[in-house]
Amino acid sequence: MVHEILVWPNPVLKQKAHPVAKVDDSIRTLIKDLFESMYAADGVGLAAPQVGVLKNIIVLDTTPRQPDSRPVAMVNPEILTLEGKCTYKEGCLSVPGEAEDVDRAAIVTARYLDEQGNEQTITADGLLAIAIQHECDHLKGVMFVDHISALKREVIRKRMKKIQASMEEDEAEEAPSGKSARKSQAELR
Ligand code: GNR
Ligand code: NI
Repeated sequence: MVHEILVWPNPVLKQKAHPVAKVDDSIRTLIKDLFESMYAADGVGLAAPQVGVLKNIIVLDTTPRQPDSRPVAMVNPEILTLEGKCTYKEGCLSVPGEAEDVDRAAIVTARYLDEQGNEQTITADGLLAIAIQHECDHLKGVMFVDHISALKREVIRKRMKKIQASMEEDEAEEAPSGKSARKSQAELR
């Protein structure tokens, strides 16, 4: 099932997610949904809080639609070491249409539980290293816009307000109920 992705500054995105006690079928279903939602939105990563679920789960695929594509799901990911530095123009599915340079570590080693509940360790560089740091930030309620200047962040906040307003208008048209739908129906008379 494809979930709707929350748009910043939705307050859920500022909250801390909680550890998963046991990797069971309900968690595996959620992981499947996260992959479906990520691919549907053309992302290279997705964190559970972005679909309103405050659990420590992220999914990644930095080479989608390629024959050697390697989807990775991480439950309770923990960054063990960060090495080197790099700057990358990052985007986020929860901040649609925006991209800004963010400074990160170049190489990351992380520990996590896989879909079977087995402990794994991964060392990554390149886009995968950046995406792991970006997704682990989401689990702490941190967005890439928290890494840029306050001025840029406030400009983006205003743009997101407009996007959010037009999304709510669309939703009202799809399911005519609620305040804004009543308003638009009234306007038609
Ligand atoms: O799809 C995504 N692309 C991306 C590009 C550069 C740095 C980070 C990312 S992650 C992002 C998907 C997303 O928002 N994950 O939380
Ligand atoms: Ni993101």
